[in-house]
Amino acid sequence: MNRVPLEKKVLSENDRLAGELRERFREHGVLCLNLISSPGAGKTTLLERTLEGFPKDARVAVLTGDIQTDNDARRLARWGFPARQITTGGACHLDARMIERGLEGWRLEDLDLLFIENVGNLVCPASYDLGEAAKIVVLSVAEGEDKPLKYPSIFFKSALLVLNKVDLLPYVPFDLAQARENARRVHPEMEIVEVSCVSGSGLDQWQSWLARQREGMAVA
Ligand SMILES: Nc1nc2c(ncn2[C@@H]2O[C@H](COP(=O)(O)OP(=O)(O)OP(=O)(O)O)[C@@H](O)[C@H]2O)c(=O)[nH]1
Ligand SMILES: [Mg+2]
Repeated sequence: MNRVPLEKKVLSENDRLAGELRERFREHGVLCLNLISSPGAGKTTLLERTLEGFPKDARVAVLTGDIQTDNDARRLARWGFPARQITTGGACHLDARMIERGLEGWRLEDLDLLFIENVGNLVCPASYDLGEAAKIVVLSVAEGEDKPLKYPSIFFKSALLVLNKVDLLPYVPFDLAQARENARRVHPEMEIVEVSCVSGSGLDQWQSWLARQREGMAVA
């Protein structure tokens, strides 16, 4: 079998499993969000700041993917919510089967919110549905405002762009207006929040976006 049919088969099997996961999340009222970015844009830090702001009894859990190490799960576990590492051992993205296995032993009826932190990569994760309600792409201002044009698939498929590290704007030549325009050129309806996980600026907008998604789930 040549490469293209094999890839199609893998993706259609993934879509089938992702559909089952989406149905399980829907049945149990779990909002599942899939965070994607290049390595180091700040996914784990954004999740740390988010978990830090939640009440202790929040029904939230995190699955976090990396090629090697359980560093991120250890960082995220400090807030006392369930956090589990998925180590892909080489694969540059998470897939639906990994999520299914990652959830083993967790009761979805005990959760309202599940964050998935994908492997740091702007390309491969765009092709793999994980059953999430929405993909979120994180882009840091150190990466260049052209990224939505160079990696359009992930910007097209994500409901929200989190522009992170805005505290670095005085030190890096990043054109914020151009970045927004590039993102909207690829995805005109995309929502955009500008945050700094270091100074905390803009995190209220991120929290409001999250709250709106949760309200949207409740009325669906
Ligand atoms: N200045 C600044 N640094 C930040 C901000 N957010 C994250 N960082 C730093 O950026 C680096 C990478 O952050 P991570 O949260 O580990 O990034 P990540 O996207 O989870 O990385 P991978 O999991 O390896 O893909 C760390 O040194 C963070 O402290 C921010 O808003 N401003
Ligand atoms: Mg991380």
